[in-house]
Amino acid sequence: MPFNTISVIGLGYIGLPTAAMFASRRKNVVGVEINQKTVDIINAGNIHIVEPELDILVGAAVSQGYLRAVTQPESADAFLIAVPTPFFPVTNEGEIPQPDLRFVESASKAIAPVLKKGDLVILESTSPVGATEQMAEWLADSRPDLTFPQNHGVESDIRVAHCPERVLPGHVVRELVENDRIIGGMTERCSEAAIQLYKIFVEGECVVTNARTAEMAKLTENASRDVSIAFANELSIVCDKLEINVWELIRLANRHPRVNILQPGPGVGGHCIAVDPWFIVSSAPREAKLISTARKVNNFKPKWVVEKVKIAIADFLQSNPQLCVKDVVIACYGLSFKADIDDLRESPSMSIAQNIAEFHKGQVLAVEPNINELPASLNIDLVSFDVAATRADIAVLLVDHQEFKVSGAPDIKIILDTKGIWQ
Ligand code: SAJ
Repeated sequence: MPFNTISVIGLGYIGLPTAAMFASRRKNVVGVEINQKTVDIINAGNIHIVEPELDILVGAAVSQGYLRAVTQPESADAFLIAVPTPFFPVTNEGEIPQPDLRFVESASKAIAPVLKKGDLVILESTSPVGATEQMAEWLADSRPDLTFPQNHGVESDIRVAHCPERVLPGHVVRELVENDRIIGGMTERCSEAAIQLYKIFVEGECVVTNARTAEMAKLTENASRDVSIAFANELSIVCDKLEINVWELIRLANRHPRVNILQPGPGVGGHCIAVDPWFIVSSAPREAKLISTARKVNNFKPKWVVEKVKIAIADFLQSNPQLCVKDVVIACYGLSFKADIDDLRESPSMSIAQNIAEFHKGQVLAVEPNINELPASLNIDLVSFDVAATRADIAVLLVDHQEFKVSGAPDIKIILDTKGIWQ
């Protein structure tokens, strides 16, 4: 089956690099995006996100005419859906977050009218188990004139698969090509078509399974990392109580040939690891005890850091009785959800800084080399490393950016280092 035109629905952190990758292999790519501003930026050959090498790829693809962004789906031979799959806001403490598939639903309903016999539809968004079958149902409901794998098996007009993305922000362009791909077709023929599509640019192995296992595999990868980080975060709290340096402890324990403990931090952020484990918990709430507990441990860590800041303020005032709380300046180093990126989504560092700005009566500064501007409503002043070093009484290191590793610790008496780089 030749894939002459490929459509990618959702031009975000995953959709845009994927679209650009197909275009770089001289495929005609139509990117569909509901945000007109994003469409305009891409059609001008620019990008709206920070990701190394992506600007060059998109610029070249647009100028050579292989990539075009639109707001309404057009006919294509393959459709890749890469829209967000968040969870619904939680209203009560202790409630299990439930997946919100409304973007997948609207994307499915938007492409349904332009589908034709022989097309392939792939769900790339990280999804709860059963989402691909649900997507196929939405497509079938909208197009009773076509047949789908859930009712017509290998002979269906439309092929449907789940092929989750597994790329690491900051390394997307390389990992899209090199990583192995899980191919979860609803039938064997669906998988064959999906392999043919990804082989256009994927150099990693395409490993075939069914759609439900593919969904669970992606969730499992991120839940496994979440559980491992929760162990490290719990250790950091235990060690603080026992007055042990957790970084040294982990270095020592990791010398064991079969131990590999991850690094503690201010909490777990981003739109993946902090979200995806809930998709497992919401499908099996009684069974997924460890996964659920890990989420709670990681969610608790930012609150714990804020409590440590409160203690640091009290300590500072005790040693400087001539000052009052309004005089104490706190500098937060790093706001993004992890090192060397500009992404503030679900960032524990950002929520810690915000929280400090809310309760603290004195000035709160932030040093974030990857951001130029902060919303005025935040009540946090974005300053340079040097300005923060001269003004602040308490430094809170929240992200292990390369710049902070190179600069070393600022000359500030009280330093709370949540990443262990200024020890
Ligand atoms: N973190 C720690 N300690 C560590 C490692 C990470 O506290 O030792 C924190 C980070 O600071 C960050 C969060 O965890 O706040 C998540 O960062 P990450 O680098 O572990 O992962 P993401 O969210 O950038 O990307 C993950 C990746 N999944 C896995 O490594 C299993 C990536 O491959 C996925 O494609 C991505 O989620 C996704 O889209 O699902």
